[in-house]
Amino acid sequence: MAAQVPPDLTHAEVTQGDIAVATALAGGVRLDHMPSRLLALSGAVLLSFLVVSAESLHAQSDVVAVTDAMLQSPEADDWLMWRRTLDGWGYSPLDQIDRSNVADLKMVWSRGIADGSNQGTPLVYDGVMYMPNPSDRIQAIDAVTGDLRWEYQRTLPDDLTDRLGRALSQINRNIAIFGDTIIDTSGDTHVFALDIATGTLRWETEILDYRTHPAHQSSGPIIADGKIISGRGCMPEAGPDACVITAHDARTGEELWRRRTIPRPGEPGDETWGDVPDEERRHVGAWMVPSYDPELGLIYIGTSVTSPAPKFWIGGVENTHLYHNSTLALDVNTGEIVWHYQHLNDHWDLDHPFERLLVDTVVAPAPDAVEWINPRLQPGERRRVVTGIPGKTGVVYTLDRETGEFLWAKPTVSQNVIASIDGATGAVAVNSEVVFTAAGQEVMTCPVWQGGKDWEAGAYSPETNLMYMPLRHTCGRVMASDNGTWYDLTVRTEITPGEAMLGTIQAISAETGETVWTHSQEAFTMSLVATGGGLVFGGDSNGRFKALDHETGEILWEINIGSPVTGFPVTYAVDGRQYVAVSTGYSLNTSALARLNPHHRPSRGNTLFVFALPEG
Ligand SMILES: [Ca+2]
Ligand SMILES: [Ca+2]
Repeated sequence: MAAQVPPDLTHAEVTQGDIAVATALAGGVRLDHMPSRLLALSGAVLLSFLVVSAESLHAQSDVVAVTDAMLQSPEADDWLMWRRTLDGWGYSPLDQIDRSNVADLKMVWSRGIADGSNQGTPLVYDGVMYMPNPSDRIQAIDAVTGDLRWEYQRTLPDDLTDRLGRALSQINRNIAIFGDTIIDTSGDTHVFALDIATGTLRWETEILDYRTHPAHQSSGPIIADGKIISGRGCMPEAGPDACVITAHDARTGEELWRRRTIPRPGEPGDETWGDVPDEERRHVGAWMVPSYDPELGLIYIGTSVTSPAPKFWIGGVENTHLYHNSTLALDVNTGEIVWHYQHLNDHWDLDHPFERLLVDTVVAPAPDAVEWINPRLQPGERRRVVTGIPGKTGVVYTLDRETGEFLWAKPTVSQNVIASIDGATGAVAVNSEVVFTAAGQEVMTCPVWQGGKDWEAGAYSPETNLMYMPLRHTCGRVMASDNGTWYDLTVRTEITPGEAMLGTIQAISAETGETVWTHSQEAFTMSLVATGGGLVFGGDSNGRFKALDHETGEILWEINIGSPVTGFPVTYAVDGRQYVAVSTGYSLNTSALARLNPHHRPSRGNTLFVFALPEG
């Protein structure tokens, strides 16, 4: 675990109190959030203004309420959710910054953000950036100037980190927007909504009691058909009832459904746990952010490994322990599992919760580039697929997203945990040579728990039909050691033998599966965004933030921003000017992998940076 800095709650309480006072004084008067529009306000309104703080002046709003239609087809200028769109692409059509001018990019503002493990994604709507900081601090920032509008800090229980550990309870990857509220899930496993104009708490709903059912809420929700859809990691001691995906009414916070990731006794899949009692079925989390197809009404979300990971300890290696390391397609209205696909029977903590890319494409996997292909595929067939790299193995899987039918799969970085996949059925056969059967056994696996791929997200561009994936070359000695840790594993990570460098980005065709270009580097690569300007932006563990040509992978611009680029990059526009934003910090991965490149000495500061082309 990384060394951690305690959350700064003192500052937070003061800030929250100030906002509450300012809001009470404002008396519910609706004022515009854009300074340029303040000129239109009446004298009476301006008078009431004078008694509130300068900060709350900017906190009033007549923001247009965000609807499902807007979330399903967002304005190019905005970035309204984790990957901008519900299909998980991490793509913006903005094209002012392009391959011909990106070398002129300059920093236009920066701002420090709260202490803690930062993996935040800015949300941008109508010229205002809403930034999730660690430990459930959310800031509204003028997206042009970087000036603070309001700040909310959730008061977290004193004993929270005793239950959940510090690192994972701090992470605040993403927030959502609906109506006139900003919506997030909290370290103490509530879902809550803030007034978009003031940052005051509008409502909150407990999902799980962190004292009896501790769960990690490192990721936030998406909004699908007016519902807040969120997953979570579940502590082993919390049992199966903490391992849930939930839906809440985005207007009221009322819970609509919850779906366990582990079948209940008597449900389909119960038998896949053998004779393991229900209360000992543990830790199958869904700790990343789902995708959503509004036409099919299906949520796509991935799951992670069991605790312990070696299956001989929990009912035997012949059992599949559903629904760990699976893609689940859930009915948005009921949470019913419409189909599932298990990517790996996992003995090594190779989770599969990452971004699902929803793409409509010709499916024509090239036999010389793709290991495993469904023999029923017809040449030139067009399908609605869910694709991408869902898990730490780095394997690309393409499934029909209506039915879950396996279409094709291929490894990217070296992997030795999958022996083969049956193209006709999609059934995955693990490599028996690396499956543990007794305590004390040690095997060499590729990758190890840092991936391959991890939570750092890849992007997809509809212009190239390529997916861009941040990957790393890791292997390691893994021992089944009954050591009382979550997984009962001991792991020693190294750079994959035969590879000169840890980091890589690979551009892979969603149509053919061919790897069109590969970028290699020492530092490991982090989250990516693709743009209409023909660019892929992304950073690395050594503080470099770069723009690559989306067709060739050539580096067209690079800057050292000092610390690992742990935040998710986004791009947005205000008044015709395009901006690129990204944040730095540290994560479990930056700590765990630092010794593989010991000559890299980045700092560890949590800072938000925004770039644009020079004006005029
Ligand atoms: Ca959160
Ligand atoms: Ca895990």
